[in-house]
Amino acid sequence: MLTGPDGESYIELRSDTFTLPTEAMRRAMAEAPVGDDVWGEDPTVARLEAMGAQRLGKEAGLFVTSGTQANLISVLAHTQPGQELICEARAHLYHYEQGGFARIGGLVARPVPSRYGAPDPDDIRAAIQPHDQHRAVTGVITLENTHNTHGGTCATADQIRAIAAVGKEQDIPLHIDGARIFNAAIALGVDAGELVREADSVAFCFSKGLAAPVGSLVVGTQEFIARARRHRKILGGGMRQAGVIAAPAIVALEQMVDRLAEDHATARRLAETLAELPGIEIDMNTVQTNIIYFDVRRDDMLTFDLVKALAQRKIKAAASLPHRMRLVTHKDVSAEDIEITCQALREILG
Ligand code: TLP
Repeated sequence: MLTGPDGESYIELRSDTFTLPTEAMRRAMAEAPVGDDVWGEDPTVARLEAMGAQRLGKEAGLFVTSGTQANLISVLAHTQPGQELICEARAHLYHYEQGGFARIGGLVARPVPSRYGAPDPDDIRAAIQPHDQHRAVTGVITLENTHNTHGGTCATADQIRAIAAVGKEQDIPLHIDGARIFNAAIALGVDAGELVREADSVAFCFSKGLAAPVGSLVVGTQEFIARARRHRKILGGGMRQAGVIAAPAIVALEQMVDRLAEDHATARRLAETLAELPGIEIDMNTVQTNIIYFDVRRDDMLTFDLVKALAQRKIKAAASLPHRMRLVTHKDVSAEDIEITCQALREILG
């Protein structure tokens, strides 16, 4: 449960971005040594960048403002204007980042569909442009892990390796939008560094399930991060005493990763309940981490009606389409909150 400014308690299932910082994070913010990070003098940011890079098995890291900025900076640093970017057809970077890669990077996207978020390597190979003066040059391959709109699905180390190998045949780098990469690592039971070993860059978020208030990290080679740093500056992302926001991100890495398993368990419990209710369609294969997507196929109700009925019971959910909606679990939703939500769903839909 969370408590709003009006003192009312509610269950928040709209996104894991709603997680509030922990007490340890608040303390870390107050105590963080800071300096001017644009001058490279903030020790807390430097510590976070080194920690994050090491955790993902990469040489260097760059602390940025958001997942959107992390993805944009990464594709800018991998490409030249006029090139093509390969992405999965439902990728966040393609649908929900205002097409920044096109507007700011001068890139054109070549989306590749997939069943569960990780395209078949042969389909990626087929999407790479042949060397021909009519064609744009393929500049980067991107992959989302976990894949948000496929339902928080995981790409395995083998799948990533196979896609990276296709890129390597033609020297095309692989960028992973790993906004929720630790959810994938925990769900797959692998080390996050192992999981992304073959990727040239990874972007991940501190302010989703890891519960820090703000920030993302881009990791890759030293040389890539030097280029990324220039792109961050031109996008207005050069921050000064950013140690105050890097400090809770350090706490997130140290204390909040392993507990993601709890969010996966609560999501499964919620999905199992939904699966039993009339007019609800849910592909349980997609319920792998903390995101649940399902369809509402009923004559008496659209998703918007379900959202309203839940809101009356102090449960916050969101729907963007009339028949499809998402629920997301996180550290501020307890097992007890999930039981309350399951009961509410049974009352509304049963
Ligand atoms: N996702 C948000 C919304 O934008 C939909 C959410 O609530 O899930 N990559 C992926 C896979 C994401 O899910 C998101 C945010 C981002 C990138 C962008 O991160 P931010 O919001 O920090 O710019």
